[in-house]
Amino acid sequence: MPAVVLVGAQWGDEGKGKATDLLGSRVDYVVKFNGGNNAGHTVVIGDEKYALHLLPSGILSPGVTPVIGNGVVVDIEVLFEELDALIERGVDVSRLLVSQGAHVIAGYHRTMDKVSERFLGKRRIGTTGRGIGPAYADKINRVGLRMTDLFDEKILAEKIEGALDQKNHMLVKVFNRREIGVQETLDELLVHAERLKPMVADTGLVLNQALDAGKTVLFEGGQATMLDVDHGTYPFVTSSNATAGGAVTGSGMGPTRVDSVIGVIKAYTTRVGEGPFPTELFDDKGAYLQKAGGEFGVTTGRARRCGWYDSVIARYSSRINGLTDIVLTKLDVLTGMEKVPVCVAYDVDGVRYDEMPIDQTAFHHAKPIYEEFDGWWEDISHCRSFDELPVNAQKYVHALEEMSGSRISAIGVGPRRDEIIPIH
Ligand code: 2SA
Ligand code: GDP
Ligand code: MG
Repeated sequence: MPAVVLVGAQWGDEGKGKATDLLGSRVDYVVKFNGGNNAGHTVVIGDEKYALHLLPSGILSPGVTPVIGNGVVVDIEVLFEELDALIERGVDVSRLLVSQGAHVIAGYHRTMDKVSERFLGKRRIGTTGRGIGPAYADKINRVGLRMTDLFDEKILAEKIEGALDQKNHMLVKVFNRREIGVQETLDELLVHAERLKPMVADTGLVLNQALDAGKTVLFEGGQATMLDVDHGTYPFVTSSNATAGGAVTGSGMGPTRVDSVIGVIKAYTTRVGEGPFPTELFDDKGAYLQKAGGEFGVTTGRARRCGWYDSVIARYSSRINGLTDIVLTKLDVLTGMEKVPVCVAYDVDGVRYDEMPIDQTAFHHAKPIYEEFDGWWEDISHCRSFDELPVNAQKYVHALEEMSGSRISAIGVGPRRDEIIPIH
């Protein structure tokens, strides 16, 4: 399995960190290709719990080379904070590589993120406030800062000046904030340049050479399909390509090299931030899922909205990502439910939709059409083979597989590294 792409198939927090970590022991490189420190991946190893934001989860596997690809936006201060916290816990981080083409998140990006969310008021996106959107906007506007710019102070100063030009106008005239100076930004960024320099590499070349040499490379998606800037619930999305295509553009690998695409899907659905969510629950069942599933943001601590499994979204994700496999997580959280409903299609103003409606308004109006499955009561966290699962849990998994457009290759039955049932 030389090049494997792993993506979130819903609105994030499906358990990608754990799935990556599991594969991590069998791979040579783990690449983050999109997003930045808006991500939050939790990995539980023994009694130790790790929360990673900017770093690829593979950093926890000895022998794996973690790579931050060109498609990522990097807050350098956060990068070193995370690295230092891991070093303190005895994790070897010395192999980390950062693409020369990755973009920099500066203080002014964080400021712009916060002020524009406030400005949007009830139309806000509910961002993580980490400066992600403004950093990608600068990239597309061609006024972004790339890693290599940090090693030439003169060029960096010119680029910062260019980037601040319009922003300062907005900050002062629209948002009633103070102007941000070139020198203060230079000081903020240059302080890390020396430490960063040895990590920066032509990671596209490194990865292609690794694949040529028969190494296994895992491309770990941040956020998820429904938060993808092209294929998600726009405008309530993040600002990068979180779908499988992003692994190609965000790393410098050609599409013909991809062998398999794994989609991580929760046995129910969650979402943080604003935006449509057809199966969202507002009753005690939603509160139960939130509590039993520990559904609180790893980055911001925000409570995640919870709802039932949505097979329309699963089919859409299978299609958009070309999924070859699904890792179904958190099946254990459904234990103890008398009935488990699954959304099989939507009703939009009296019309049945088996696939995602193409327009935003229709999706906002989509009412789930449910099929109900019988629940189970037995503790499944100790199950390590499919046959050990209660019959109703087996039926539930089979039904999801049939509806979701790809085969289910593994099932998560608890947060720990070993709490998983491999199927294929
Ligand atoms: P942004 O900050 O510009 O990327 O926000 C835009 C939207 O993307 C959503 N988003 C996320 N959704 C789920 N999980 C994310 N990471 C953290 C986690 C979230 C947290 O893993 O728990 O701690 O709050 C993540 N990152 C971005 C965000 O909610 C907006 O809807
Ligand atoms: P990510 O953003 O997709 O990496 O997911 P997060 O780490 O933000 O959220 C997933 C949460 O679910 C974490 O707290 C994981 O430890 C936990 N988790 C992952 N798989 C399972 C599982 O199969 N069962 C249970 N109960 N928890 C899981
Ligand atoms: Mg997360």
